[in-house]
Amino acid sequence: MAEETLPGTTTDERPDRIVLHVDMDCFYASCERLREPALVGEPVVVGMGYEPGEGHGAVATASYEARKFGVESAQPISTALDRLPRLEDIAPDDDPAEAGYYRTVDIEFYKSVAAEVKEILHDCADVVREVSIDEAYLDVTDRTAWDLAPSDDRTLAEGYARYVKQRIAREVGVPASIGVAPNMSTAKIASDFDKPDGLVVVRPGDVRSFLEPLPVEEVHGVGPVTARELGSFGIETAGDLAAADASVLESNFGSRGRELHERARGYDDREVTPTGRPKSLSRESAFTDPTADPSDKREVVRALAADVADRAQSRGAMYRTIGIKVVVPPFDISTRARSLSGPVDDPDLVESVALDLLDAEFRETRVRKLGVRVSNLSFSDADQSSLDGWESSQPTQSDSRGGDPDSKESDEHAPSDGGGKTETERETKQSQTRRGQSSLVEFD
Ligand code: TTP
Ligand code: MG
Repeated sequence: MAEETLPGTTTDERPDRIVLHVDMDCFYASCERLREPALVGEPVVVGMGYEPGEGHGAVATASYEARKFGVESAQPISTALDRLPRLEDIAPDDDPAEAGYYRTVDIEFYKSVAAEVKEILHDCADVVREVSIDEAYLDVTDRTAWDLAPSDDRTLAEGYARYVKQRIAREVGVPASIGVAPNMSTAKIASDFDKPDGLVVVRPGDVRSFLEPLPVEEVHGVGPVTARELGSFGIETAGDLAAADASVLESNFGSRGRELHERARGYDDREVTPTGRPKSLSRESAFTDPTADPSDKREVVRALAADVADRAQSRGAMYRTIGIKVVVPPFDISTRARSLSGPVDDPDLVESVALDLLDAEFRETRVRKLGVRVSNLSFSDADQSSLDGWESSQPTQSDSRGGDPDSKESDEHAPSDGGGKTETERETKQSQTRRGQSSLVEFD
């Protein structure tokens, strides 16, 4: 059947972009659930500066179950405890369903989970802008289309976003909400529209009507102060802002006024720009059944080393550090690395160092996953154009239910800007340790 084009889809030289905004749901709480599945479905509060059994600190996040009790980000833990008592503190005849689980922020662990999510995002898009630990924009214009799927009233873009969401759920085990739209600001609003586990698609012709009823604070760039000021002009919704006289807005708010007016009308021509050069290149591979067989392990490491060295070469990257990652069932991750005296581009050396590191400590170890990484990168300028982008994975077997080991590649990027979020715990630098193993050699 012929594919139909949606009304509103432009056919001029600058076709509508397809932008995904991915924001993980109650991210720190979801990470805690990953390593403590008993917390799934329960009210969970993650506190910074919080110590078990104590009452100080502030709420970093609360699961959606805990939010129903009035617990929210940035609240003092003491207030949260008033609204949702700690399970350990309630009397024997109190209802345990009215109590919650409190955990302390473990940022290294959350970063390691975020790194896994971001590997998937980079695999799913040519351009990814990471804006915080749990949030990124993807430009997927070249991977899908606004056309309707055959025999469906949904767009191909929607199907693609669902695929991204399912990969995150299946491969990492944490829920995400995704907004899909022809520009960044609408995609961001859309990802927040139906949380948790949301997938909201705003087609090119629907942007304005989608935005219209939303409170004006939802327009990108309108904070509480501007919202109050706009309120004094009777502007309460994005629709009011869109309908306002641009010159009046400009005379009261300067050039920002015009920009906000444009945003409210659904115009936002910012490009999704990538977050920077990779800091490292890595590839890892999981065994369907954990193995202790030394020759199997060596063979996988050899293949991973060749792949990573090849990618470094094609990007004009030299490396000073070569490392491996070993995952022992269920989830203990060890990383080992060796630094060289200067940067090299030497595939044989990647292989021999990686094998050395494997044999030195993990020869007999039963492993679930192996990885090879080169880091401390320096770049020749010859390959500038491809440096900022990520190479997509080859279509290797990535479903761990399949027969072959699944295989993932990643380029670790420099930390990104902080996005629109608060200053706390906002880095995206990826950790090489997880699930309790924090004293191991860092790759970088
Ligand atoms: P958010 O994406 O703002 O929040 P969230 O993921 O917890 O919940 P939502 O489902 O609404 O997206 O922030 C991501 C993480 O950043 C969050 O899990 C904890 C941390 N954070 C803080 O440490 N302090 C804060 O004030 C906020 C808002 C978040
Ligand atoms: Mg989030």
